[in-house]
Parts: sequence; structure tokens; C-alpha cells
Amino acid sequence: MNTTILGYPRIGARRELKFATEDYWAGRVDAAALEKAGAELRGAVWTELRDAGLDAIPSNTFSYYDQVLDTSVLVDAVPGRYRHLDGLDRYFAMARGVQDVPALEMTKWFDTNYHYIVPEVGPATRFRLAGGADAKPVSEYREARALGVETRPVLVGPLTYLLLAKPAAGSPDGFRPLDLLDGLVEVYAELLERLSGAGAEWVQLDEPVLVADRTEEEVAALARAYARLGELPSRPRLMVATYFGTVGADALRVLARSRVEAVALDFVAGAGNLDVLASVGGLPRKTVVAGVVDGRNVWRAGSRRAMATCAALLGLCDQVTVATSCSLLHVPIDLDAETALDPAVRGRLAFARQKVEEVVALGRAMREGAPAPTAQAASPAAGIDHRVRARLDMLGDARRGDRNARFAAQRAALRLPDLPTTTIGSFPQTPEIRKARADRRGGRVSEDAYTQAMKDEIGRVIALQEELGLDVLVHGEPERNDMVQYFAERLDGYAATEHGWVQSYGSRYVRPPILHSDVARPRPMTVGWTTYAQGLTGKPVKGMLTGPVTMLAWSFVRDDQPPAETARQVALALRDEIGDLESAGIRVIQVDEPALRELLPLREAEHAAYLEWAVGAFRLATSGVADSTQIHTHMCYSEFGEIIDAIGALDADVTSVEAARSRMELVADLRAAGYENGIGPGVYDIHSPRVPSAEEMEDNLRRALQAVEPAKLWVNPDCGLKTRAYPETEASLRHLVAAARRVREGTAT
Ligand code: THG
Ligand code: ZN
Repeated sequence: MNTTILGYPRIGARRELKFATEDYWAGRVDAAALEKAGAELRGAVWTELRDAGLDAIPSNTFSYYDQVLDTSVLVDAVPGRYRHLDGLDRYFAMARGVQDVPALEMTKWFDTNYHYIVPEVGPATRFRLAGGADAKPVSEYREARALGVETRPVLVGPLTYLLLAKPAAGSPDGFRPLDLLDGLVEVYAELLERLSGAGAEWVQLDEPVLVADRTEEEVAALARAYARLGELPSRPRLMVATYFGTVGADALRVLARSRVEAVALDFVAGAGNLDVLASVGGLPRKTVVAGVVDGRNVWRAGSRRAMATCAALLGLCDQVTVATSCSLLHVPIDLDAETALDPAVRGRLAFARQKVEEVVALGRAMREGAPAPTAQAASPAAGIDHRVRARLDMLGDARRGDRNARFAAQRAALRLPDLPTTTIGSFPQTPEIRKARADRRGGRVSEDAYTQAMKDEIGRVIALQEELGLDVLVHGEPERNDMVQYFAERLDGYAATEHGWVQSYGSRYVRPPILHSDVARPRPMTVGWTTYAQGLTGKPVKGMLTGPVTMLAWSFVRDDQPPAETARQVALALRDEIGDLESAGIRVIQVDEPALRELLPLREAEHAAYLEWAVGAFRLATSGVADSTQIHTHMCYSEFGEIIDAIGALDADVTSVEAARSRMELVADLRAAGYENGIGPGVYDIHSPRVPSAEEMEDNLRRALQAVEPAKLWVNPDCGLKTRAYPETEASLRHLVAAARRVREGTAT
């Protein structure tokens, strides 16, 4: 049985791509040096995959920033504001902006923690194959061939590209990017002919949009696009790749009738794919590329199950190819680089390199009809904590008492003014703070010296907030690297990696911790820092925690039990932490859930079940406190639509949301959806070094006051002070406090 993977990490085992691009941006190296680094990374991947024994090797999975952005440049969907630039400078301007020219928007790639650059197209967009005979997929194909490696170029499919695009500003009402499909498909037709001319035998067209709900019109567009590409006289064979879920039956029927030669299906995230395939009568003349090795998680494949899936497929198509479920972009590169993992955990893991070996071994086993060398029952039972399980059984469903009683109790306990001011949690992370953390990690400073450095920083942050006149203070989080990693390092059941980097966007990577066993909290995680800060001030200091859904979303999570159950274990640990904070005199506690929206299933039919466990976990974490203790939560996006009811159901006393860029509309939206608790719409956009004036924040607050009463309107910036410097932070917060005071005077009764 043949073998392939749908894509491979591009960042390099030692994060070479990050350092090369950041050096280029800083002007430390020129374009030629960056391109040389890129070529070396590509070459290393191709030869590695060939030497591993894969039958078919993807190319064009490399990108200097993002594959969707690459596609925009490839088809010349470049908005006018970037056209005075060219080459890499134009490309990076689209990704990151330059003076006076803002970047394109960035958003989540389906339900992953990868972010893509959103294409902007309008009625005036004229697609064209940029680069012609030297278009990126063609030149990378030739580059691999020159190294002696035959590859299958990977393209973002035309339907997916347009469904991920947004209408350019000024597009007429009713314009949809999909209206441009026919013109775009002609560019793909030219590209396929050029790839064929260069010698490519196969091309992979990624169409993950086919695993989400699709309208009849979109399915018709799919049919039109692939009918046109299928009929081209000289073209490579076409493999249409779906992943991240179960393909729609209508879409699969269209592909079955089309001339595409292969369809990739995800048998890890798409539990329904075998049934759908059977329901359309199989793909009798085509190849099914069977995604049986999980491309998004770090567990070894259960080879018995993988082989059973492949065997079942043999009756439903002409040929089966063993593959990963999606691109390996989403997992770290090499388990062998990890030296500190507990052997019991390590034995259950596979990173990108190891997953390639698994695919090759499964292919061989299927060919030879022998058990794969990796054969084993699915991952051995994870560490079980009976105490945690018993407590969760007892707790059941948990919620807080009447919201009005809570409001009154908190008002009496906290004695805050109307329009109370606060920040979302972190203060700027100065080079000194980062160095102190790094020195501690490297053993270059003692525990005591490190603790003192952190206390000094907390003291400075508290003094600054008092001087500014903020009402609810924070300790500033100097001790935290990442809001998930920090807690994972302090919980049982989680392991950290040393080199397990995964691209989040552009040159920014994360190192997701691995949640492998039952989660428990051996000791308090934040109480020391928070109470130290509270001891320095008479104003309330807000305790800062990361919520259960976000703890799952930004980790690799065990797959031997439903995520709902794992979330409850994390929630129980947080519940204990919140209880300890409360006992230590902390009266305001924020539990951030920036990833609540991210894990929303791609299909609407699954939304309710997800939101039920997500909300349940948050409530379990936060419902153990007295009425007088105020629970805050924070979310990082302004488009709530589908989760607006869930935000109400979390029942936090105060919810802060990113709002500066949406002009406060969502305050009214939240109220209209029946949300009655406090709201903290970010009154200024933190993602820019610009210092906003008090007047513009005042304006925002007055607008918000049309929908919410003064005692429930909180005044805070958007999140992200961590990435800013002190001068602009201080100036902006000074304006923020002034704006709150002025509005208070105006509303005083
Ligand atoms: N933590 C985690 N996932 C996330 C975010 C997070 N996903 C969504 C969003 N936030 C992504 N944003 C970022 C922002 C910055 C960085 C990574 C993701 C970043 N990374 C450092 C780098 O690449 O240089 C490394 C950070 C480190 O040393 O740990 O700056 O907040 N989990
Ligand atoms: Zn945020």
C-alpha cells in the first residue's frame, strides 16, 4: 500500500525559519540570505521524507509566513495598498503592515491554533497567475526535482480559498468572494498545465471547507470548479484533500462523479467518513488517501485500528494510500529532541518525524499483510487519579446563586465607583523580566534571587497602577511565559516539551504542553504572587487564571476520553485554586477563556453539545465562591455571533471583551442576547503603539452607556499589554482613567 503525508512543518527543527525571517525584518540579513535559509529548509524536508521511505512527498508546503497568503500572492489577489511594493517586501507588508499601510486581517485556521492571513477580494479583483512559468508551486517543484526528489505540489483549493476570503472594503452589498470562482479556476487551470509541463504527476488541492456545513450553492460551485479542472487536456492527476472532520455527503458525491483521481479523508477527526463513503457508493475508480495517523495530536497511532480502517476502505475504492489525517504543520518536529520526558509518557508519543515513520510502517504492514512494527493496543491507559474522579462524581453540575444577590454583595464588599477601571492582566514584559525568567530556567540565578526580582517587578506594577488611579489592580504576571504553559507546568497530568515548537502565525510559535493523564493540582499555583501584590495595596487585586477550555485548546490533549471529561478535571484544579485565592483574601478573580470560540465545532449540529460542556467546565471552576467574590472572564475576539448565549451562560459577574475595533456594538449585542452582568468592552486597541486620547475613549464609553448602566460598565483596554512598552502603556492608561472619571461626573446622580 502506498504512503504519503499531507504536509510537513516548515519552521525547521531548531526554529531556523523564525530566526531567518526575524533577522530579515530587522535588517540584519538581506533577501538572498533569507531565501537561502528557505531553500535549505525545503531541501532538508524533501530529502528527509524521501529517506524515510514515503512513496509520495508533498511540496509547496513551505511558506515564509502562511500558505493562504502565498495563495493570494500566487493568484495576484494583492490589494492596491500593497502594490507600490514588490517581492518579499510586498509579501511581508501584507502579513504585518508597514508604516501607514495596515496588514491584512489574520484569523484562525479552522479549529486549530494556526492563523492564516485573510484574503481580501472584491468585484474589481482580477486573478492572474503571478510568476507564470516560475510561479512558486512550479519553482518549488523544480527545486525538489533538481535534488532528485519527485514531489506532489500542494495548493489551497479554489473553493477553500474563496470561502476563507472576505469582501474588500467598498464591495457592494451582496457581493461574495465565491462570485469570483470561475475566474480563479482559470488561474488554477493555467497553474496545473504549467505544473504538468514541469513534470508533476500529482497535485494536491486542499479543500478542508468540505468538512463544514455547506450550502447547495457552494456544493454546485465545487462541482463546477472540479469539472473544469478535471477536463483539462494536460494536467497532473488531482488529489482533493479534506481534513479536520467528516466530509459532507453532497460534496463527496460531487467528487465521486468528478474526474479527480484521489480524495483524502480524515479518519481521525472525521469519525463519520467511512459511513459517508459507503453512503455515496464508495469511490470505485479512485484512490482514497486514508488519513489514519493523527496530524494534529501527538499520540502514536493505534496500528490495529489504522489497519482495520485501511482494510475496510479496500472494498470502497480502487486503491488506498496510507496517510496522515492532515498536514503535520500542527505538531512538533522531533520527539528525539526531547530529553526530559517521563519514559512512560514518551512511549505514547509521536511527533512529525515519528509520524512519518508510522505511515511508512503501516504501508509496509498493509502491503505484507503482517502486523506493523509499531503494533500495539491504542495508547496504554493514562495515569488515573481516583481522588479526582471521585470528587468530580460528587460535584455534578455546579452553578452560582442569584445574580442580583451577588451584585449587591460585591458592591458592598468592593465599594467600587461606577465605571470601575481595570486592565486585563499582564503588564509589559520588559527585557529584564524575560531575562530573569530565562536565567532561572538556566539555573544562573537562585530561587531566592528570582523571587525577589519578581516581587520587585510586582511592587513597581502595583505602585504604577495606584499612581494612575486604577480601581481593580493586577500583579502584572511577570512570572508567566504563556498563559497555558504556566499552569501546565504546575499541574499533575501535564508534561512540557523543550523543543516542541508549533507555528501559531508567521514567526510566532507556541510550545503546547501535553495533557496525558488525570489532572490534579498538587499545590497552589498563583496564590503567592497574588497575595504578595494584595499586601502592597488597599485596592482589590484581581487573581488571574486560565480557564479550562483554553487550557485544552492550547495543549495536546489525551484522546482516550472525551474532552468534556478532561475539561472537568482541569476545572476542578482551578476551583481549588480559586478557593485558595478567596481564602487568602482575594476578592476579584478573572478566569480567561480566549479560546472558547476556537473549539466551536465546524458543524452547527455539534455546537450545542460542545457549548454545554465548555460552559459546564467554566461554572464548575468558578461556582465554589461566596456571593461577594467577583468572578471576571475575558475573551479576545469581537465576533461572538454563535457563542453569545454561551457567554451569558458562563454567568461571570464581569465579562471583558475585545471591542475597540468594533466600536462598542457588542455591548448592545450582549445585552440584547439577555446578558445582564458587568461588561468590560476594551476601550482602546492595544495592538498598535499609538496612544489613544481620553476623548476617544470617553466617546466609546458614552456609546456603551446607551446599553448598560454605569455600575455594570467596566473600563479597560483590550488585552495584550504584555507586548507593549511602558511609555505608551502608561500614557494610554492615564487617558483611560481620565476618560472614566469624566464620564462618571457626567452620569453622577
Ligand atoms: N498562547 C498559546 N496559544 C495562543 C496564544 C497564546 N494561540 C492564540 C494566540 N495566543 C496566538 N498568539 C501568539 C502570540 C505570541 C506568540 C505566540 C502566539 C509568541 N511566541 C514566542 C515566539 O515565537 O517568539 C515564543 C513564546 C515563548 O517563549 O513561549 O510570541 O498566548 N498557547
Ligand atoms: Zn484577549
